[in-house]
Parts: sequence; structure tokens; C-alpha cells
Amino acid sequence: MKLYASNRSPFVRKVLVCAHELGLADRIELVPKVVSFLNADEEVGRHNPLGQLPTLIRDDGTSLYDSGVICDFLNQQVAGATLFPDQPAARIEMGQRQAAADGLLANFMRWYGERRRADHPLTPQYVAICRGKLQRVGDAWEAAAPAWRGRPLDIGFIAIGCALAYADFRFAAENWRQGRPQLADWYTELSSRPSFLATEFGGG
Ligand SMILES: N[C@@H](CCC(=O)N[C@@H](CS)C(=O)NCC(=O)O)C(=O)O
Repeated sequence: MKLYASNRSPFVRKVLVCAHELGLADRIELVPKVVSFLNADEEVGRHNPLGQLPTLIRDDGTSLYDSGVICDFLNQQVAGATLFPDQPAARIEMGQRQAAADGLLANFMRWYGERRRADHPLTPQYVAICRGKLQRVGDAWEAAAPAWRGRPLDIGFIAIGCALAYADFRFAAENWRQGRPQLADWYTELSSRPSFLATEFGGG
């Protein structure tokens, strides 16, 4: 399998954490790419009409996206794997956590993209909207975190871990740990797993 990837992408990191957890990391050849909303990559676009990372090329040449679908596919490659629970209520609850994490990451992508634009300044109103989403999601996770302790790892928890890691990587000044001790403790434990340590963000 080949994965169009960037070591700065939190969505790619979700896939790589899953691959490490499932023992599949050495079956995935990484193809480094730099893409952004304003700078498409023609090769990635041939395999994914959205032109986004991550995009997986399976051994039969067919492609898969987005990160959640790729993770589901990887989970299916390993007999007995449980990153996507089968039980319907557990799957919905897990999906809700993944959706919140992916939504927060999409918010970070917009925020970071706007922050880097040279042609116009980031308005206080824009920052307030982005920051509000971070604060509300962070508060919801702080309330939920005590019940997460000791739960089996799944894609929802991996996605939350990648979102918090990205907050540290690109938005350290937002200090998401402030006032959220339960979430901070939970994340410290999660992020010390070998799968997270092996997939640290890199580059600028
Ligand atoms: N929903 C997608 C989001 C992927 C995404 O936003 N990837 C970013 C890189 S972190 C990207 O490719 N941005 C370029 C673009 O949106 O055109 C997923 O879960 O994979």
C-alpha cells in the first residue's frame, strides 16, 4: 500500500497511529506530499478528487480517502481488530468522538490557513469564532474525559489525540490544557503510546 502523506498533517497522523496500533506500519510506503487548499498536487488529485491528504493507494491500485475510511479499511485488514467496534451503540458513540475531533481539526485548518495569508489580516471576529469552537469542544472533552480512562483504544480516541497534538503543534498559545486537568491527564497517557511517539509531527 502507498500513502500520500505529510508529517504535518493531523489527518495523516490518524492513519499512521492506526497503522502502528494494528501492526501494519511497515506495509505502508509513505509518499511525501505538500498540499494546501490553495496549492493542489496534480498526482494526489488523480487519486482523490478532493486532492487531500491522506490518500491511500491499495495494492490493487484503487484509492481510498478520507482518513476515517482509510482507518476503517486498515482495521478490516487485521482479524479481530477493534479500533472500530461492531456493537451499534458503541460504534455511534465512537463515531461522535471522531466527528468532533475531525471537526475541530477542520476548524484548525481554516484558522491556520487564514493566519498564514499575507494578503489580508486575520480579523478578531474570525479568531473569536475559531477559538470558540476550540473552547467548546475542549470543555465537552474535559467533562467526558474521566469516563474515558481505561476504555479500549478506538478511532475516536485516536482522532481526539491527533487533534490535541495538532493544537500543541500549531496553536500552543491557545493553551488548551488550561482549566482542563482531566483531559490533559488523559492525553498525557494516550500520547505516550508507541504509536503516538512514532508519528510525531515534523517540519515547519
Ligand atoms: N476529511 C479529510 C480532511 C483531510 C484534510 O483536510 N487534509 C488536509 C491536509 S491536513 C489537506 O489535504 N488540505 C488540502 C485541501 O483541503 O485541499 C480527512 O479526514 O482525511
